[in-house]
Amino acid sequence: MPEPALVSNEEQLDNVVFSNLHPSGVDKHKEILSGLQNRQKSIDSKYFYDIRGSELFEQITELPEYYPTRTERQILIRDAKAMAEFCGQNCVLIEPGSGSSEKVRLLLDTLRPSTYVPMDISDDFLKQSAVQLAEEYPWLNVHAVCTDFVHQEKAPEGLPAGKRVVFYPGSTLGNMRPADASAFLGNLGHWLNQDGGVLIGIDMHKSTRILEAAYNDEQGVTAAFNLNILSNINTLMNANFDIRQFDHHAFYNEEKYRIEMHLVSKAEQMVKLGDTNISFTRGETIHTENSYKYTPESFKEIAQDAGFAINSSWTDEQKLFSVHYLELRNL
Ligand code: AVJ
Repeated sequence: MPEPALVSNEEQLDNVVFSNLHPSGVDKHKEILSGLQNRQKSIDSKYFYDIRGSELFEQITELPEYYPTRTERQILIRDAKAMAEFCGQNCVLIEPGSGSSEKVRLLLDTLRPSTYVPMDISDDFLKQSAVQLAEEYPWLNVHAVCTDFVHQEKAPEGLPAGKRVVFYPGSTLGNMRPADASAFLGNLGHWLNQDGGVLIGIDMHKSTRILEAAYNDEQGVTAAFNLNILSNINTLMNANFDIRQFDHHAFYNEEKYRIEMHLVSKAEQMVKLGDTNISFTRGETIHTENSYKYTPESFKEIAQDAGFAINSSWTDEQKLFSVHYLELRNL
């Protein structure tokens, strides 16, 4: 049930509501252990984002080598008017994984949606960001929904009428393998009405030199971000990873069109996660992230597999990053 979001004890805004679908979540312990017990050890990239990790990611977005965030912002600012024409006035703009709702601010004044629906898994942060936004945009209805959007089959209940547009910036889709990305997009299709759309940011395939620089910055922020996942695992799992015993390694896998991030064990070592021992040989890696890069053709393919047509695409002059407006096909 939507409830008014409290700003403080005294104050209450009338343009923000908060629904909590109480995401139960997968069993984190199981998921982390099984990843580390595979032949190729892995940790899901969602575990980067504890408080320190989120701060480090913020710093990454400002690095000279890390072009995606800055380039996407430029595209959103430059082409907001054209995007607004596709979305139409008074749409219901839904953002899965909205975080601090930073990027949507670049669009709101031009798009003029009736309602903005930020969705995130972290309820306190979501509530705080929603209230902040509702204060800044008094004309906008903000309907925040706390949920695990990856496993959300239908749009949340209780949204107002109107064309639904899903906003999914940041090339977040790139973290999924193409088949999963397509399945996820297909699921988003079930959230939309007949005439709805998806406005999505996708990072593009380009020279290995530019890509590898973006994930191996001079200042070592990306290395710190990668290594920090082990600190988070230490906390979550009562584990004893020694961060000094691992190295950051990121490279472009040209066959698979993806940046792979790994943590390389500097020595033969044993790590305890609760009661479970995990052993590492020297040079063995933990795979922590894939970041897929798309060509116009390969993105078209996964959009089509998901039941969408690409109605329009926007890119920067150097074709580093792209934003696309998708609509359901065959209706
Ligand atoms: C947030 C998933 C888009 O893949 O570029 C940045 C995360 N990892 N540097 C990306 C990330 C290393 C980022 N995404």
